[in-house]
Amino acid sequence: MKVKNLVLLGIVSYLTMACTQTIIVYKPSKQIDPLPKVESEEDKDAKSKGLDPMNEDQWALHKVGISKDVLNKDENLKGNYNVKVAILSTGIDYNHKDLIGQVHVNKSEITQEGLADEKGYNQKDDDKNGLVDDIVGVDVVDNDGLAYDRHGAGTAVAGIIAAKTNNATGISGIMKEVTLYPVRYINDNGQTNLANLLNALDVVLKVKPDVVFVQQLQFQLGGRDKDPALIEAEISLMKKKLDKIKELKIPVIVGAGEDIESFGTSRLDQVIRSYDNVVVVTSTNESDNLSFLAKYSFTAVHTSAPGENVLTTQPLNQYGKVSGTAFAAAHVTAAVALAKAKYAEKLSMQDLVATLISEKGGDYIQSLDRYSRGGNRLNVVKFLTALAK
Ligand SMILES: [Ca+2]
Ligand SMILES: [Ca+2]
Ligand SMILES: [Ca+2]
Repeated sequence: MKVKNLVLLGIVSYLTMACTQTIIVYKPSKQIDPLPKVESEEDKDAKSKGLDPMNEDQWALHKVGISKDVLNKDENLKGNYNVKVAILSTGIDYNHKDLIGQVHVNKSEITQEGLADEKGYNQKDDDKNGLVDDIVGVDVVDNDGLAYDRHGAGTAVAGIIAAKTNNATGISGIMKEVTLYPVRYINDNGQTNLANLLNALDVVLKVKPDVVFVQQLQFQLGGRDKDPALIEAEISLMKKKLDKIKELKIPVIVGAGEDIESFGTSRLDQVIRSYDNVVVVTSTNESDNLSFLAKYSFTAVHTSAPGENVLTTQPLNQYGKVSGTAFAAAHVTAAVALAKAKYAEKLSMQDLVATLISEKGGDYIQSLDRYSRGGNRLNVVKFLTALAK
């Protein structure tokens, strides 16, 4: 998998960061990424097999308005496989039994001919989408077309949004039908750099998804000396990509991050908040209190959502609890993707943001009033209903 823009590596490759999310970390492996399994007829039929056994422990799903009854009855939660959500993270375990069929598999790149050489790639862009050998998303860390996850963050996000519902297996997702497109820009140790992010944003510009989720937009800029000129050069590279995504009117959902300071104070936060297509989410717990170290702002954070001890999918058919504002952002990503499925082009970015922060578009929680623009905690059902008006 060849990705352009590697020229930037010279400037920024030493800028690494660690994911601050508490998650189950899998040891890096030298294994070759697995090819995607085909969803069997039995898997496809399983969608009405019965309630998922772990549903009762999914406090976060229930908290955002999706009780067991709502899950089964509300047509707004169906979604649509035509809606494509790019997940910029650590990859996704696309062979997880609760995710198979929900992650984009590029059949044009996986024909017998497409798997001709010894590495499994023919080094051709068989479907002419501008990406060579992109079989399951794009991996800009290892430069291949299998964005497989051995870390856990991306698989956790995928499960929150779209774990298969009512297949009598594991957990339930917020939406039943959606196509997840993984872009792996964070390695197995949770580290990345600005060059990886820029390459991942280039993939977004080629794929043109309906919604983009970004695991982490917080980077140490300017090198070890925090050189102001270098910081501005890096900011300008990032803005070039974000400007193009904004032109395409694609909503980008991101967590506010974890730090002792509030959101909006760092140079990067200021860049993020200057984009009206970027939705910033902070994290709450089961008692609707702000999570420890979750960044907040009543002017620059849009809303809050559950992001603490959230039960979700983990690689290798596992399940686990994850914490971090990124996982709160995953809930909002699903809500926005459902809105895209239902209202399509009629949905403007202004409507989307205004509804998310409005009184009718979420659950207003007094104790969260200072922490986001509307003081809301996400309620997916209310959000979709309010958008209809
Ligand atoms: Ca291709
Ligand atoms: Ca890979
Ligand atoms: Ca399930």
